Amino acid sequence: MNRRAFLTRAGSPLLAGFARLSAQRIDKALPNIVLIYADDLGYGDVSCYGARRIRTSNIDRIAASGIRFVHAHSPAATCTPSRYALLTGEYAWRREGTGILPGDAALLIEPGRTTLPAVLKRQGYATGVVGKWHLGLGAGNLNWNGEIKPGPLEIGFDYAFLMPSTGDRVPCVYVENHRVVNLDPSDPIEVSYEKPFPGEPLGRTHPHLLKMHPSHGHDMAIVNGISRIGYMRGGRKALWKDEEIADVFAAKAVEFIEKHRGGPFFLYFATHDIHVPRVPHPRFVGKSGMGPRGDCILQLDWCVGRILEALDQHGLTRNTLLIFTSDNGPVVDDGYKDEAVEKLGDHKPAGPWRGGKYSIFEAGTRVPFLVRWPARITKAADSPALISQIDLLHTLAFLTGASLEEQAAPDSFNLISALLGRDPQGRPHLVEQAGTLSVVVGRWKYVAPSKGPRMNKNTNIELGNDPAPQLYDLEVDPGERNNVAAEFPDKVAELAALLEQIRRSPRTRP
Ligand code: NG6
Ligand code: CA
Repeated sequence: MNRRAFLTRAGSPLLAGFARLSAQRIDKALPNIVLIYADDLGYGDVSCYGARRIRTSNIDRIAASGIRFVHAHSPAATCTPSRYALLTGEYAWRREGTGILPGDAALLIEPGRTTLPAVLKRQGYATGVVGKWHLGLGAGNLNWNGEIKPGPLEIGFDYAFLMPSTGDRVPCVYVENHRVVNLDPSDPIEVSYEKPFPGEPLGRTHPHLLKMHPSHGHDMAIVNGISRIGYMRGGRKALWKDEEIADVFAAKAVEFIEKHRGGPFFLYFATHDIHVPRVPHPRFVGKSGMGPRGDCILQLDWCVGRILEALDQHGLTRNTLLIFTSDNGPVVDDGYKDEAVEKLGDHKPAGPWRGGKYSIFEAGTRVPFLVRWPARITKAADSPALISQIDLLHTLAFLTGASLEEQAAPDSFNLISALLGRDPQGRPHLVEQAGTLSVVVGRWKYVAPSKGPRMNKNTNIELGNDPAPQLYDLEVDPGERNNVAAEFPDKVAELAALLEQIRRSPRTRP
């Protein structure tokens, strides 16, 4: 079905009218698109997905007039592969070097490639990214004091305001477009992931300088009293203040919306919350009763509120397609002693799912996923459709009338009907990625055998690795407690063959 036919057949009288408009008028009516991408936020971390001890009223507002997906996935159980797949529509496991990147890695996505922002830009969108990047910058051996490229501007974004990697990785500075913000040329930045700079204090040698201590790893450069991964020196005026990161990102995101309110615009707002180090602004400290992890959830909810408010204020809510989701599942102790474990109580970050961040069990990738677009979604509903963030590229290309070249976005399905809550099926199959791969078809989930460790001792997360094949019936056993591989050898063989075929063929999309 082409887009015009979809618009006509989609049923609502509004849509029929929409389709009768001239092509030019249709383009004018293209929705703004805001993608809010939380970091390490679990399925059970927000109240509209069942959290009781914490109230996320702004996130809940999205659910209250939108579609709440219960079988939506991030492409992988960690950040870099998820973001790579989100922006390219290609499963990250097809590519070497798409694991968690160090902060001095080169840009992973080749300029000129079809990406989500590039497609939307071609359709006339102003495209912006604000927040955590973690897809590498530059072409290798980057000089942080010069022009920082290639980066987001070379792969389809018109504007970028970034944390280059993660909050726990150096360099701890913001990058706006091609430059480090507030860089004093007389105090240049040096970054190394190999060896410390002589004379610089480190977390492991100067623990008395720390206001937050590592529980594992994170014992290198000290910035703002927090030791990080990697070494850096210089750039003192440019260093971010951890307490302000959420405010700074929210302000930049709102600025982008205001500047482009004439539309259409695409904003990829990649919050750093609730990744470590969790250092909420003082106004959120102690507010959740769950320590910094809970306080950062409240801070994230506040950021979402700022976006909703900006859309309301400028009359943009009705024709803005807003998507809220997370880059991977939850982790409680991810490397700092921040009381997350001690104050967790009966809160269940993963909701009903087993595992967490890094895990091939469902909690690794089954994340909150909310879609609101008042002009087209008129009734709040839950959707059981199987959908992945990897599908956004094809789906949004279709929605905006863009055609995709044969080679582009090889694993991205056009799920427009599912996205708008009209198709309860979604994908025919989905490959989930952690240390190993799994494939989900209908009620069945097959996990490929793996020699990896069963547990990640540091994070206390069950990784789901097993040298034997695993088969779960997600319908009767959503918590993946009973491996029924021995009972259904034919199903195991069928799904193992499907996974092998998907692995070998360069693409899965129709
Ligand atoms: C791990 C870090 C963890 C986090 C993760 C990336 C250690 C011991 N652990 O290697 O703290 O930074 O990488 O998280 O260093 S992600 O959400 O960006 O994928
Ligand atoms: Ca993450």
